[in-house]
Amino acid sequence: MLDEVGGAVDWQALDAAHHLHPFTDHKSLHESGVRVITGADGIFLIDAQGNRILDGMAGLWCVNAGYSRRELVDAAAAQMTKLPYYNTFFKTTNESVTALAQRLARIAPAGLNHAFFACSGSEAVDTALRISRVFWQTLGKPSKKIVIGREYGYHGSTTLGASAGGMVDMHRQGGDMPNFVQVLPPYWYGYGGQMPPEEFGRYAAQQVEDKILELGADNIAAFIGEPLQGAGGVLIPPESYWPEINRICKTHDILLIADEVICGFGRTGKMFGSDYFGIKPDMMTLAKGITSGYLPLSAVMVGDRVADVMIEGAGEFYHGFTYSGHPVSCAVALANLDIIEGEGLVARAAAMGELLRGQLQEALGDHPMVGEIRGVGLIGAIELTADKRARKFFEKRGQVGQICRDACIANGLVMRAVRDTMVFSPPLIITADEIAMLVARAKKSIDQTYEKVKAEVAV
Ligand code: PXG
Repeated sequence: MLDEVGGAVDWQALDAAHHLHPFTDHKSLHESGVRVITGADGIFLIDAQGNRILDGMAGLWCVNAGYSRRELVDAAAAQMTKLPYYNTFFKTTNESVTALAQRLARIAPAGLNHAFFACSGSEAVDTALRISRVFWQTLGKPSKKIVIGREYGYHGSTTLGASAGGMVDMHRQGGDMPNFVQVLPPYWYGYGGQMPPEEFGRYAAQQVEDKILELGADNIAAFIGEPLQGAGGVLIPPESYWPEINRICKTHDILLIADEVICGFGRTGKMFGSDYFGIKPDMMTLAKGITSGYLPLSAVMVGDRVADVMIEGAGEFYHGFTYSGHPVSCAVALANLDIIEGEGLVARAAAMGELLRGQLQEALGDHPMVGEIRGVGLIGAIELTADKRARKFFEKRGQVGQICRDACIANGLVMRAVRDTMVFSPPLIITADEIAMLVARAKKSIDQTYEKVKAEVAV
């Protein structure tokens, strides 16, 4: 592209002059210069220098069907041509949103038969939290307000989402609404100590029950949790954890909200993380993979118990967005589900995930800086450690992760660093050859990081 006087546009300079980015230290961004992505194809990103980078993160955990899917483009174009927009307020609907609500009810765990639509995961979380308050108010229990989450939980960046999550930096910057508390996450590698994983899973669940007993069940609206904690570092709970959480929520009459924004739509090798872990949610938040990221869309799936109260007893719910049930996003979601179901991407995620973990284990299992390789379906993590046997963290958390992240990019691989945990969630269409490529690039990057750490970083 040329600028007004015919010179090539300097996108980096323009961006630095005018664009404030999410989750970014701008001073440091301006020093390093922004990366300009100009295209994408399959599981590869293409940058302004023409590099093809294997997107091991599927964008931000969302491009489940992969890039360059003509079907999604065509679905959007057809819907835009027919009805580009109309709202779903004032006793109105459109065909795409109603079809999508029905389809989500069909694939969701039993009993989740109603969908409320929004545009982002954060809005879905806000919606679920507000529904939980209205639910208890309608039942004559207005004191049930507190929401229990977990440390390192991520539930979005709106004020309620940040408050529900367990990211302390976000709490410090205004995400600190009253009536939110966090408990220990089921992060065995980090917090399990000498306990075997299954014992630690029960211990972590017990923290939820202890918190309920401490605060009083009469004051608690809901527990919210990601089936596995994505942005917090792909923290995969031991098998013993969720059955206990189901029991605890039921015993104390607390709503259970499964935040499926990352786990949904095949990521875990099941359609939903709740299917994988046997979670019995009252509500489920969905976003990201619902459209494979092609357009913004989110939904809250509402279980029958809550929906009945909302429909029969709550009167008007004063909540909703201009773009709730946007016809174009919903049409793309339907076409995306056609791909996910038609191409068997859920089963594929399970099979390819196993292949990926096997190859990572073989390539990196004995590596002195690798403490654990874990994963479920096509989401996983590699813990970089200062001491493999003791599962010791690096003294200055996050530094080694950044080195490794930069090495990955230089080697043509996007892999995120969460503290010193390398996380990945590639598109579900990844092939066996591409898995081998991902593993080779990850190994090369971790080897290079290790050399650099030995030379430069105090551990
Ligand atoms: N819940 C979960 C579980 C998420 O992962 C949200 C809610 C919020 O979704 P929106 O669409 O409002 O962003 C998310 C989003 C990261 C990263 O760095 C993760 C997310 C978003 C941005 C960055 O890992 N997850």
